[in-house]
Amino acid sequence: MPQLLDYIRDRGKSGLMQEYAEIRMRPPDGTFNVAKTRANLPKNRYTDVLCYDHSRVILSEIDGDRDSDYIHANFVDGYKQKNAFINTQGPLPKTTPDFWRMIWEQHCLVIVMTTRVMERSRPKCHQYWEPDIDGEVTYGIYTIKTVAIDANTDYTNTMLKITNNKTEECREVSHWQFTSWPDYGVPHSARAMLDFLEKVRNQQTAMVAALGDTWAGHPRGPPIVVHCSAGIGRTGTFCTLDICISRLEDVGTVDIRGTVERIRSQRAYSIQMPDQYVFCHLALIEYALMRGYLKSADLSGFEGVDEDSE
Ligand code: PTR
Ligand code: PTR
Repeated sequence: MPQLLDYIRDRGKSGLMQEYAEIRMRPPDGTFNVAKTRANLPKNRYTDVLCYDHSRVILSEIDGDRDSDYIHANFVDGYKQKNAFINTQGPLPKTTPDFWRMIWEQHCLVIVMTTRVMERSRPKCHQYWEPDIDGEVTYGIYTIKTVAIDANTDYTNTMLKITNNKTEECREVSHWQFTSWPDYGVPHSARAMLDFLEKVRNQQTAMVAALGDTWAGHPRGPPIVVHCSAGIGRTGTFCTLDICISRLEDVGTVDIRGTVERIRSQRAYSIQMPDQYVFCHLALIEYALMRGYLKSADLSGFEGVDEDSE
């Protein structure tokens, strides 16, 4: 970890921003053909944020309609874990039945939402579940009922029960909404984000354990679904932190640049702002201090990166 401090010291904020600019200049790692068909274009929330073909989540076809297999979502690997995440855009009203179909078909247990439904008076994500206790709503063949709500300063955790009305099977899905992260920005507190991330991880572990040997071959369970509005900026930042923390806990080092590059090869444009890239570095320093990988003495002379020239 002291290497990370040296790395940041050497570069300063402007150096990290330059590094991020280099990452952004790399040509795309794949094609976007399925996202661009006439039938699928209206399913993309932003016309300038497309979804790779090679890593996209493929839905079951409905009545032989090939276009019905498309959703703006990609599998993203975690630390030593293939397809640890599904990174996706905030559902649109018309893609919400597809969103729930994806959750069902991929057996997902945990959804992370790092946006609010409205920000600065603009819709950022459809309200795809009922925010009140006992509320329920039906999309396609799925009914989603809100069974418990735990609201906190920076996040709300909601337990949802999803029923497949065709088979009458029910499952629980735990929904984690981080509420204090503005789009194009960074959270006001790294600590709040890190606490949130840990709670999400613990929840996934507990739910996988509760399913007994269903996931025996996949000890960390099904993908965690992560979305914001476009599903790239805040979503990419969340996954970068999760992957870097897992590596830090395993081998005591981090590789932020490599992690961002790998995520971007599966989910195009991930991490959207230079500040989000810088935030990852600072949040990992904070995490390292919390967990004793770094001591406060290691930080003597380290003044953060804020006052560095741009
Ligand atoms: N067997 C369980 C079910 O069908 O509900 C969950 C499950 C699903 C387990 C898929 C593993 C799965 O992945 P794979 O087919 O890659 O082992
Ligand atoms: N064209 C959109 C815009 O810049 O407004 C695309 C976009 C929107 C990109 C939101 C990123 C966004 O942030 P996030 O991925 O964190 O929701």
